[in-house]
Parts: sequence; C-alpha cells; structure tokens
Amino acid sequence: MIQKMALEELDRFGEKIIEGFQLSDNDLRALLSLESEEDLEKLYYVARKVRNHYFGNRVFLNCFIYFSTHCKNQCAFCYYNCKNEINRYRLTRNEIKEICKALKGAGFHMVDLTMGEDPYFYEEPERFVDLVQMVKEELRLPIMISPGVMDNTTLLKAREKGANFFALYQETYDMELYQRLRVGQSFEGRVNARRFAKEQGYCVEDGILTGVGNDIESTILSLRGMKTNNPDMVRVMTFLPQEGTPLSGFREQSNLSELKIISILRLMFPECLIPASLDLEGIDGMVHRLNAVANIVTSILPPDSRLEGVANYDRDLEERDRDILSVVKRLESMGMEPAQQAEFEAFLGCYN
Ligand code: SAM
Ligand code: MD0
Ligand code: SF4
Repeated sequence: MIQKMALEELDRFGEKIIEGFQLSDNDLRALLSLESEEDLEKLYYVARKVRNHYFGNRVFLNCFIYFSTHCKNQCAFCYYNCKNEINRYRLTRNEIKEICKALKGAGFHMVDLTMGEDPYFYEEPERFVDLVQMVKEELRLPIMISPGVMDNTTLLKAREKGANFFALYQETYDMELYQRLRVGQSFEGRVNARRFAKEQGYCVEDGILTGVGNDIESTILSLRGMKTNNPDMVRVMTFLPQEGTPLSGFREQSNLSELKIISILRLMFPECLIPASLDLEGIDGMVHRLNAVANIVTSILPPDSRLEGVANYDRDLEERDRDILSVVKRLESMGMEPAQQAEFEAFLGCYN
C-alpha cells in the first residue's frame, strides 16, 4: 500500500485515519513488513500528520519516580526480578517527600510512581495509598501509578486520594509468549486490573515489548489486544537484555522496530498518548521516537536523581542525561515545545 503512494496520497491516507478509518489485519501485516528506509519515512510522515492534527508541536513530560525496586515476581526480561541478586532500594516516605519538594515548578505534567511488586506494600496496601495522598498534597499534579497488579480496593482508594493514571503493561497478547515473559503470572488478572481501573475513572496505559521473540502475527495480536482495553496511552518498548536475568543472552535482529510500531500505534490510536521513553536510548533516542510520532516523554528523572529507570540504557554510563532541562532544550531544537498544563488536564478529562 504505502510503498507506492505519492505525497498527496500519503496526505489523503492521514486524513482518512483522522476521519476514523480502521486498519485491517492485512493493512497491519503490510505496515509491519515495511523495511526500506524510504518506506518507513512514508509511514512516519503519515503518522506525524495524524499526531500533529491532534497535538500540534506540543509534548507532555512525565517524571519517573521508581520508589521501590523490590519485587516478588520473576519476569524473564526484567532486571528487578526477584531471582536477580542486585542491590535494591525502597525510598522512605520522607525521601519521596523531599523529591516532591525538588520537583515543584519543574515543569512536569504528571509524575509516575512506579515500584516492583514489593511485598512491603502488597502486605499493607495502605502504605501505598498513603504515598499517593502525600505526593498529591505536595505537588497537586496528575499522578500516574505503576505498582503492578493491585487489588481493586487499593486501586479505588488510590484513585480517591488523587491517582489519575494506571499504567500496567501486558507486554504481549500472545499467550504462549506471555507465559515465557511474565513467568507464573495470570494473564487475565492483569487484564482485569486494567479494566477495573478504567471503570473507576482512571486513564489507563497498556504496553508491549518488541525484539523479545514477537513475530508479525503475534505483534498483530498484541496491537488488537491493546485496542480491547480502550487505553488512553499505549506504548511499545524495545527489549533490552539485562544482566543476571533468564533473557540476558537473548539477541534478536528483528524487523519489528519500536519506531515502526510507534507509527502504527499512532494510526490505530490516533488520539492516545504514546511515550518516547528515555530509558532505552536517552535524549537522542527521544528525537527519533518523537519523529515517529510519540507525544509524551517518559522516564525523565527528578533533578540530581540517583534513582533507577527500568531498562536503564545508561546503567554503566558515568553521566546521565535524563533531566527535564535537557529534554526541553532538545524539544525546542526540534521545533517542538512542552504543552500547557491545562492541555494535559483537558486530555485527562478524568482529572481531579
Ligand atoms: N512492577 C510493575 C509492573 O511490572 O507492572 C511496574 C514496573 S513496569 C512499569 C516495568 C515495565 O518496563 C515492564 O512492564 C516492561 O514493559 C518494561 N521493561 C522491563 N524490563 C525491560 C527490559 N529489559 N527492556 C525493555 N523494557 C523493559
Ligand atoms: C519509562 N521507565 O517510561 C519508565 C517505565 C512505568 N510507567 C514507565 C517503564 O520508560
Ligand atoms: Fe517485577 Fe515489574 Fe520487573 Fe516484573 S516487570 S519483575 S513485576 S518490577
């Protein structure tokens, strides 16, 4: 399809998407099979047209606070899985409060409170709810929570105390691959937690991994699977092998690049937030992701932070370049700019 299109036809394709055209499985197959740089540029072009229609040159900024790296699970891809003998931390309530103080006025649209499935919080979920409340009182900003599969009561309480967004990534909707990735975890339990959150007025984020053994057909399953949740934010992350994990030696030369999938996500979920994560390739990588057409930068760390990311491309680097000032500077050099807070809150709709 797209290979043969001239500029006007690409423009027309973008307009059709904006008018509500839905891609068929065959369309997805064709797009996921694109290989040449020229064809991919055409795909990014159409996707940019769609993104710019809804969001213009404005980008949202999400602050990442990984407040506990303890976890009871054993995801095969994750550095923090419970079998990995690594140094872990759990910030105290006061330490988190100090981070919030340093974040005031920094320019973030939302803060993301992320943890492993830390037994300390799972045994007494009130501790988690209390953190949400404290962060809300300190910052008065929209809050994303990424705590893993939480029980419904706790999700409800956290919502009442000011959590707005629930991030929970399925990683894949290919059952067989899921079981190899999220070892020993219920597929349905994850879907249900996200569904419950959505019913309770949260915005929800779903996500998939690529370069982790997914082929075209399983990627189509995943894209369709995410659609069934009616998400507000959708992500794809390239799998980065992590030392000490079962998949540490897994290397894949996949044609299913993150950038290609980001563009396809934009065509399938035109009005959704799509992240450019700094966790995979830092600020240089952010530029490619925004061009291919993300609209929220995630994994920006608090000022002077020694906190972890999740995949941490920069784990062994001396300098970390993941602060909001560097992000904004680079955005401006691309002709983009941070959105107004009011635009973000209008997007959330569910904000209070
Ligand atoms: N523990 C919670 C959970 O698993 O839902 C919250 C952490 S969650 C935000 C961590 C996410 O980072 C995973 O769902 C996965 O999509 C991504 N991730 C983890 N390890 C990764 C890796 N090695 N490469 C790429 N993405 C990774
Ligand atoms: C990111 N490291 O955006 C974060 C994380 C959790 N909600 C997000 C995966 O890349
Ligand atoms: Fe734990 Fe989340 Fe990592 Fe899985 S992805 S091991 S649940 S921190």
